[in-house]
Amino acid sequence: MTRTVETTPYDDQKPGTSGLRKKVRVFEQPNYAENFVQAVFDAVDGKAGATLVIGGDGRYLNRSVIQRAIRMAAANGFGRVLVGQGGILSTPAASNLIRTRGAIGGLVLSASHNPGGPDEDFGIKYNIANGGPAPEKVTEAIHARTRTIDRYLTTDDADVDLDAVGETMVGGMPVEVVDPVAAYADLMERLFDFAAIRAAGLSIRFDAMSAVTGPYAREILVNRLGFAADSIMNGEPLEDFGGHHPDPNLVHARALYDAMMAPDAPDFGAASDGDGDRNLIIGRGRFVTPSDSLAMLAANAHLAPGYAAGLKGIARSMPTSAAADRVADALGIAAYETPTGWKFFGNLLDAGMATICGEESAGTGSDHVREKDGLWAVLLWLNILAATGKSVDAIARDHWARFGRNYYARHDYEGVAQEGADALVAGLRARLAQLPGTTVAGLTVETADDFAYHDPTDGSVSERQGIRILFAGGSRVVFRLSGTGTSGATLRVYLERYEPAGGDLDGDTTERLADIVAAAEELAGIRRHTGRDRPDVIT
Ligand code: G16
Repeated sequence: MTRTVETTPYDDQKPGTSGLRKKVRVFEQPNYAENFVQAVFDAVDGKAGATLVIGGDGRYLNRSVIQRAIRMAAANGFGRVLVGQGGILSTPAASNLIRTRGAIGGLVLSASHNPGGPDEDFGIKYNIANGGPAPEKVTEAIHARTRTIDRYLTTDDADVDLDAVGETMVGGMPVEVVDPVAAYADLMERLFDFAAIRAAGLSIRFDAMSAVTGPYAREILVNRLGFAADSIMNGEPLEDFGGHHPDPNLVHARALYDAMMAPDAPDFGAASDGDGDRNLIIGRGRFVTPSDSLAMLAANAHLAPGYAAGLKGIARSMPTSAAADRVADALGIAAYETPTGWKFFGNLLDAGMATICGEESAGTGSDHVREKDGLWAVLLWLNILAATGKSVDAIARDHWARFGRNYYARHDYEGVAQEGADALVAGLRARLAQLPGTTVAGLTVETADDFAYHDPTDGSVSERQGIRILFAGGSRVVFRLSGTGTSGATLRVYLERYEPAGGDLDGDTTERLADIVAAAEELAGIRRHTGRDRPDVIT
């Protein structure tokens, strides 16, 4: 029977770059998760009788919030809930399930690459019927509702057995526990040439970081592609990710990096994050930046059956390097520049304007779902290696020889005081108009602005999406505050130098970016505003 529970609003439930992310302790406050889930349900039109997908990355609180959300979905009149076995659904698999089962949307429970466990992070994100993250007008409606919420609806039903595939009833609503892997693995098998990958005889190492991709990697890489079982590291999803950050970058996936730089390294190494939407690509002796990976995948995608007809367009987030733009140019297709956040790609993909999208934050994906997709990127790389017979290093070198190279790094200053971070951004904003034509650390500023995005499909405008300063010759620095952190502010400084084809394409990234780092300090006063003399993470 439906029960109405009185509640009072929390004032900190504004979704960030990707849903509501907070410390587990915050989520454990009375009715905190219920308030947010109810605010989502109140913002969803047409939910009566509709199908809702629920799943998460397996982190601490995942099962508990799933059980509560199922009862609330029944009380709110949904017609059916699909939930991944064990509460598991990678973000791209959830997107696929929403799309293929005609769901109205889904709750994706994850704080992505943030650590998990009782003292770490949890998150709830709502995805809409196209399978993608809710756009800003929906997240704004959800946020508005969290500020006035005074009740939520639930039932008194017992917990569902999440470990048994099959159907049960909750409050008169069927709940279907589904295999989280099979449909996604089938989709991958349609997009890529599994026979060619199998025949290529490659050796690989995949680090699932004790997060959600373990079961997906086992089914796809081992069972279907025949790679050795010990090719997968950290393949069991754990509630606390074994105490690690499930963040596939050079800091948190260091063991993989070291293994790939060793003389006996396998041909190909990769890692994914907490919820399976990010990827890290490292060939034997060659790390590929996410921005370069996007460009190289786009340039070679036609080698995979799913993309043999060519690409319609390439989209990248603004802080992602311009390497992909050069590929779009060469292919004669459109290049789009969006704000940070996968939600901004959804409209371009739905409109058939872009086929491949990517971000510097280790996310790449295509129109096969409406999320970035870690294993998809791994499989497209493997397909390209199999089709060309080249190494990752050779693919990278050939790419740079043709298009030039965008040396790139991101410096993160994590958990800095909000006031200092705000003052840094405000100081830059105040000077933007004066910067063009000036020289900073030997570099001439060509343009400087605070990025605003005009969505070409619906005319919506998103302002203040990051400060970008472009120097003569195609180099630049971008400043932005992260929208996914859970304590203090995180300043991201994105650094890029363009080296044309025929130039020094085999340089050291740190050296090649040194003057841009100096310019960033001179422009923004990072030390003064953050109290830090070096970044916490360089990727
Ligand atoms: C999320 C978004 C991405 C974004 C990233 C970083 O990724 O989906 O689009 O690039 O956050 O955002 P920020 O720079 O604001 O921290 P994920 O993998 O955390 O869901």
